[in-house]
Amino acid sequence: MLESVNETLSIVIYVVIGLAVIGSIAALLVRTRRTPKGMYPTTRDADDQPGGSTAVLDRPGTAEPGTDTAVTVPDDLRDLEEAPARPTAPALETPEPVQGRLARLRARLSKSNNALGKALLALLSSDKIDEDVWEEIEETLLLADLGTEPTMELVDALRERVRISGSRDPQEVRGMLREELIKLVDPTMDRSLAVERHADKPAVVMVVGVNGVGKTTTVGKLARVLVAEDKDVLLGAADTFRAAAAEQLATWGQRVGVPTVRSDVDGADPASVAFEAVKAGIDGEVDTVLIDTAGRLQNKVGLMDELGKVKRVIEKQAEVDEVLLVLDATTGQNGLTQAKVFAEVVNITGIVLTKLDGTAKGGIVVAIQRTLGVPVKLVGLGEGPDDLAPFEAEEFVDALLS
Ligand SMILES: Nc1nc2c(ncn2[C@@H]2O[C@H](COP(=O)(O)OP(=O)(O)OP(=O)(O)O)[C@@H](O)[C@H]2O)c(=O)[nH]1
Ligand SMILES: [Mg+2]
Repeated sequence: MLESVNETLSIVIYVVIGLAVIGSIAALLVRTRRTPKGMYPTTRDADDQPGGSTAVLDRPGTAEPGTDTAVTVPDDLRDLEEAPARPTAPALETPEPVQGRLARLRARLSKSNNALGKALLALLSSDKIDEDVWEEIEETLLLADLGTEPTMELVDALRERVRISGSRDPQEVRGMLREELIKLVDPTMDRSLAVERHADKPAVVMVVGVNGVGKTTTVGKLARVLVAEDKDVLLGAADTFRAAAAEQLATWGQRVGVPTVRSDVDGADPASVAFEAVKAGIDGEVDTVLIDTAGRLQNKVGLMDELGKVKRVIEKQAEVDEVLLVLDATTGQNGLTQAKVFAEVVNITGIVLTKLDGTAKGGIVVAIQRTLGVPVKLVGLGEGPDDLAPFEAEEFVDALLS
């Protein structure tokens, strides 16, 4: 009896030990053979990339920027996003909703543009609107950078309307001025952003402009806008001229949980980084890829050549849906000269007018649209992360006149 119990026990023990050994071997085999999908994507041969540089992927919520394993194309971006965050990861921010942003930021605009609105209305509501008054109106509009031609058009149209109506009622004249300004800003222009994913590829947006206008900030703010709209976004740091540029962009991305493809080599080929970013965007099935570019090079010709190349290299894989030219509103007419140069190399599809919070020269909107035939699509109204608003003609004019 005792013997048979012992025998049974021995069998049970052998079976348990046997199972444990088999289990350990199986676990070892699985661990050594498994490719950790997404966590450690393989480095592709640098030679098959345009320019041959290595790009790295900055994944939000995992490590400090710049400490990532060198990679080119992530296996699966969705897997990456779901990777558990390390305790050191910064808390993800929730961007403000986009609807009604211009209205919310209107005070900023009117604060800086108040002088214009006030001056115009004071003039128009004076007892007698004589030649001097019309001249002053002209001057005020020119000072707001509206441009000579649009100013003449507006003053002529307004004079005619005031003459026909014989009105001296400030409210009525204000209404007419508002209508004429809206006409100039042109509410019929298509200001929508082409950021919707195509059937099999992400939308690609390139952001260009001279140094310091606010390109990187705009890419960061725009990423937030898209995240707020529930889009999967990927950033490409194609400004390899300035060492800190990729870091600045990756920081924007980390704040809202958006990955950044960047180079781990200083002065790498920007076209190569852009190529890898778009490739990662295609493989990861993201909705939108935003490419930040350099604004400074040894010379203008170099910068323009580079931009042209970046665009052509991207187009080997996907269509570039938007080329947004960023212009600093405080530089006034200078922006126009820049815009013409850029328009010669890349087909600009929209303008982002930044720093409108710091200038009374809002009239530049009209001048730029006229010169380029391209709509202002977004405006920057501050340094805050959510201080970027879709441009709306009527809102804008109301802000000017409020
Ligand atoms: N007030 C204000 N400041 C802005 C706005 N947009 C950008 N800035 C500031 O402008 C400065 C330059 O912005 P960046 O985004 O670095 O400009 P950039 O064009 O990328 O510059 P480079 O990379 O050197 O070519 C930063 O201090 C921004 O905070 C805006 O709408 N309003
Ligand atoms: Mg920049």
